[in-house]
This record gives sequence, structure tokens and C-alpha cells, in this order.
Amino acid sequence: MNDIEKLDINELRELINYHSRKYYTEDDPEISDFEYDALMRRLKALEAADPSLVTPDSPTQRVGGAVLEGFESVTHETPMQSLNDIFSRDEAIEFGRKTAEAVERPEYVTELKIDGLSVSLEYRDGVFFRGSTRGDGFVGEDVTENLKTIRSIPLRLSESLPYLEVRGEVFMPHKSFLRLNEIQEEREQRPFKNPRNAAAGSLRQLDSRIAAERGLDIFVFNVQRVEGRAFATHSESIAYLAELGFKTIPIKKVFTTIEDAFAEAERIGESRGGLDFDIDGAVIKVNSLAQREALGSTAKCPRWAVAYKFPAERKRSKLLDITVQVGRTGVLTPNAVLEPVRLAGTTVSRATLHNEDYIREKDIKIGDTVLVQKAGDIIPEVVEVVKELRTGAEREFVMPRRCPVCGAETVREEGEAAVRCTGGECPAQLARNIIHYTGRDAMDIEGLGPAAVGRLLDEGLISSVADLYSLKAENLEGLEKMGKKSAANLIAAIEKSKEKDLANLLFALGIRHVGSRAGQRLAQRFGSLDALMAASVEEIALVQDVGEITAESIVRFFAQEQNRDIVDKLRAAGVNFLCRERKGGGPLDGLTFVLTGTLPSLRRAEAAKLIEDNGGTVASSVSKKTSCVVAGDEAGSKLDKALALGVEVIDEAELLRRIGERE
Ligand code: 1X8
Repeated sequence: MNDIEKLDINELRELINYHSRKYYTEDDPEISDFEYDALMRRLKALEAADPSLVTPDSPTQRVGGAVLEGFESVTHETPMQSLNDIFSRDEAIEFGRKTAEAVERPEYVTELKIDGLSVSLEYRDGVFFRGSTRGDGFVGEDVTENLKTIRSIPLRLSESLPYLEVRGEVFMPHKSFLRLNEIQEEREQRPFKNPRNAAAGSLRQLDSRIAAERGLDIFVFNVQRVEGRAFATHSESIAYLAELGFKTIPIKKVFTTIEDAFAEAERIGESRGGLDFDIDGAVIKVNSLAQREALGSTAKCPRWAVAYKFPAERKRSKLLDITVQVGRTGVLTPNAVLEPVRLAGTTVSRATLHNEDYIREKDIKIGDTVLVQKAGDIIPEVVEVVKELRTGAEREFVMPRRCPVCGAETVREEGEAAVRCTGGECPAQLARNIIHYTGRDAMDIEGLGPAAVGRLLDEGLISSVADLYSLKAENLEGLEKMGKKSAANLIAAIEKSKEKDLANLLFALGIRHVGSRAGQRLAQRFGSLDALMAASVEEIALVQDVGEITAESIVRFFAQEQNRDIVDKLRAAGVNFLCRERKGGGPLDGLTFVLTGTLPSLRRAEAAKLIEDNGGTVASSVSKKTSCVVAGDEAGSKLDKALALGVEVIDEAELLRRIGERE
């Protein structure tokens, strides 16, 4: 490689564009990632030194950055039409017959039909200036910023034509899709159903930095409009687009009969399992552009092309067993163990059963003969049971009541299809929980990232967050990539975390639904971990920003023996359980109230909030520690108990007076 210091900025960009095309478009890199990164770093440095040198087509402009309010509309000068679908050889032959009636000896090409989103890319003087979605075919949305992040879209063409508009399909390769869903799961966000949905969601991001991370790609398959160049055939135009730097749809051959063109479509269908992206059919097109012109279009579709839709491949197999997998977020997913079958190019021996509702709806039993499908989606699924083949020996599947990994109770929350493990020490969730515990909004333990946590777990040095506090510098020093100094720093950071506030601890414990805001509210209201642990669902649900579901999740968390163990160990280690940053100074500071009966004007939740806002705490039952009982109409046993214990009893008017809301 040249001495990069000697290149001027234009030479540098040209070199990067060349290697970028080799890598992303032609899949044929000439230099290592390391060398490529060095070129990019140099370009970034030059542009940073003089921002006036940044051009819109600079390779540095692909990382995203612009955040939009919304997308502008773009009118497609050449409408982006859809295709007529065909489903059989007979229909293909009918298409060939009609075509041959209208034009002389038509020739055909057969191409992949990509299952993604159609876009238009426009270039002026060889520079990419606008990209838009198909929309309704006439008006789409301007998604230029997001498209710029796709590395296989050239920002500058190898020849500067006055004007060029091409059409292509944006898609998400399987590799990117699987990675994205892993990240979604880690962030407790819903996974995307298939690569198409993921691509659509990514292309419509207003923040192009998000689109940039999604690993989108494109195949270009048509010239919509061109100035300064003419072609006789489609295949010639595609070859030219490849020369200009586009990643084009592969064309193997030009066929002289429709039968041969259709045979190629079938071949594509059979081999689709080997592709790293989804296709939903094959497109058969007339190759001559003059003949296309002569054939014309109907209102919606061209007469010179059809889309052959593959039958969704389904096969029978035997459901040998249903296993349950515990994901990193604790979700239990039932999986089918199948007798292996060949399906769309791969051998399938596992399929997802989604969740227990799916199994019940489809009435799936272990031992059943089932139909397995791999259609658009890359994950095979069991679509139905062949009921005629039942023998009576089939077994019903029951979702385990205890986590198959750690033995903790499993729960299914209202309104959710997922069953989850509640065990805070579940090995399946452990690494994730520990990493969460060390996070900045949690206990803020610097130097304990995912890699270090993984090593500590592998070495058996920790098996819960509580074990962090018994680590010694000697334990750490021997670990990979951990020197004396970083070991000492880590121990100090762990030590320091003992002083974090209750709010941080509550968030750090990783109780489902308790985010950092709820952690703060709960800390304010209850003042100590012990008070929260002693509280009922109703009391907790009264806290602002904390609903019934969160309250139930908290009570359930502390009811688990494993979780109580962790709390005990944290206490023994000296971790702070108190809320120090409690809003003090309210007139009810430090007082505990119990509400009973119907108050004349305040609803229960309002009274509780008022007490809390003024520094007090609300408890559900009366004890010697209760400062005051606020009684209304039809007060029952709580009032009796207060009187028996000698606890002060007041009415609503008195409460309001003490808060200063009434004279
Ligand atoms: C849609 C698509 C076409 C092609 C590939 N993938 C698609 N999704 C192709 O031409 N090879 S053409 C097309 C359309 O015209 N609606």
C-alpha cells in the first residue's frame, strides 16, 4: 500500500472508495481490515483538521449522524411498479405465450426476487443525491441519510453521468439479522420477526446512526431513468451498473425460451437455503428494452415481467421432544426436536414453537407428526399437526413450573405470552445480571465489563453479585488481561460501590420492571431496603411511577429464597441499604402513616401521595412503629388495633392541617 501520509485528500478518498467497493460490493477485498481502517483514520484526521474539506460523498459520511424530524415526500418521476405474481409452470408458459404474441422472438432473464424493500437511488453528475422508498409506487419517502450508511451504495459513480436513477432492493443479511435480535434481546426489546421487518424498521429510522448499525445491504436491478447513456438490453444495463460501482442482481444467462427461463426460476427456489438473505421468488423479465417498451404496462404492472412465487416449502417430520431453552433475559422458549428433514436447502432438526399459547392453539403434542415450514423466515417453525396420524401415544407438553436451568419458580405475567425464570442466580441470566449490577446507573463499578465478568464466572470466582464483595486482589491478578494495577483498581471500585444510594441498589438488583426512575421513587418512599421488602403489593403500587405489575414483580423477587440470600450477603458485605438522598424537611418527615376507612375527600392513592410528598411513609398494617393512623368512615380492624396499641388516630382534616394545606 502507498505511504498514506503522502496522499492528498482526494487521492485518499479515491483509494478508500476503491477498496470499499472491493470489499462491500464485489466481496473481493485486496487489503486487510487493519489497512482499510488506517486509511479511514487518516481521512477523518484530515477532515477534522479542516472541516471545509468534508464533501457529501466522502466515505466518512456513511456512519450516520443526522437526526430528522420526519421524512420528506419524493415523487417518483418513473413510477415504481409492482409485478404480477405467478405460482406455477403453466402460468409461466402462459406469460411466454402472450409475450411472443406481442413481440418477435423474445429473450428472457431470470433473477432473484429479494425479500426486502424497494428503493430508488438518484445520482446527479455521478454523485448520490437522493434515495427514497417505493411508497405507493408514485410517492415515497426521502431516506437518503439512511441509505448513505449502506456501504454497497456508491456515493460517487466511476463515471459522472449527468443523471441516473436506479431501482434496488434493500435487505438485511441473515448475519446482521441474527446479531440485531441478540442485541434486541439484551436490551429487553422485542425481537424482529424476520429480516424484512428488520430492514423496514431500520430504513425508516429518523436517526441515521441507528440505521448505520443495522448492517443493511442492497441489490440493484433496474435503470429507472438515465441521461448520457443508452442500452439495448436489460442485461447490458446491469453490466454497466456493475461497472459504475453498484452491487447488482446476478444474471447468469439470457434464455431464448420461457421454459428455460422458468427452469432457472425453479433452480433458484431449490438452492435458496444456501443464500445469506431471504428471497421470496424469482423474476422473469424480457431482456430487450425496445420490446419492453412495445409491451408496455397495465395500470399497475409491466407486461414484460412476472414474479414467480415459490411455494412455501413444507415437510412432514416427527416431533420427538419439546425442550425448553432459557434465554439471557430469562424467557423460557419451547423448541421442537424433530426427526431431521431437508427443507429449502438445509437440514432442519429444530424448530421454534414460540410459546405455550402457540402449542395450545395448534394442539401440538410430543410424538405428533407435524408439518414444518421454512418460508420467508430463516427460522423454521411447526405449522400444524397431522392429526390423522395420531396413535394415542402422544404426550401433552407442560411448561415447566421451575426453571430447567436453576430451579427457581417461573412466572407468566398478565398480558404476556412469555414465561420467565425469576431466579436472580440463574446461570442463564447470571452474567447479564452481574453486568447490569455494575452499570453506571446501577452500582457503577468501573473495570468490570462483560469480558471480565465472563472470566470471573468461568473461573468460579463468583456466582452472584454478592460474591463480588468477597473478591481479593490476589484472585484477580492471575486472570487474563488483569494486571496488578487494574486488579487493585477494580477492588477499590467494588469497595466504593458499597456506598451507593438505595435507589442505585434497587435498580442494580435487576428486578423486572424496576428501572432507575422507579428505583428512585421506591427509595424515596420506603427509605430502606428492609422497609421495601416488608411492604405489600398494594403499598408498593401506591408509589408514583410504580404500577401494580411492577409492585407484584418486586414482591415476587424478594419472596424468592435465592434473592433473599443475595440480600443477606450484600448486607453482610456492608452494602448500603438506606436512602440517603431522601427529600427531607417535609412536615411529616420520618413519620409512618396507616390509612383506613373511606376519607371524605381524598382517595386512598391521593392521600398516600400527599403523605409521601411531605416526607412521610405509608404502611399497610398498624404496629407499634406506626406514628399515626388516618381514619375515615367505616374504619375497621386497623382502627381497633391503633386504639389498642395507643397509636395516635387522626382524620383527613387533621392530616391536611399538619401538611399545611388547611388552616
Ligand atoms: C421487485 C423486485 C425485483 C427484483 C428483485 N427483487 C425485488 N424485490 C428484480 O428485478 N430482480 S423487480 C420488483 C418489482 O418490479 N416490483
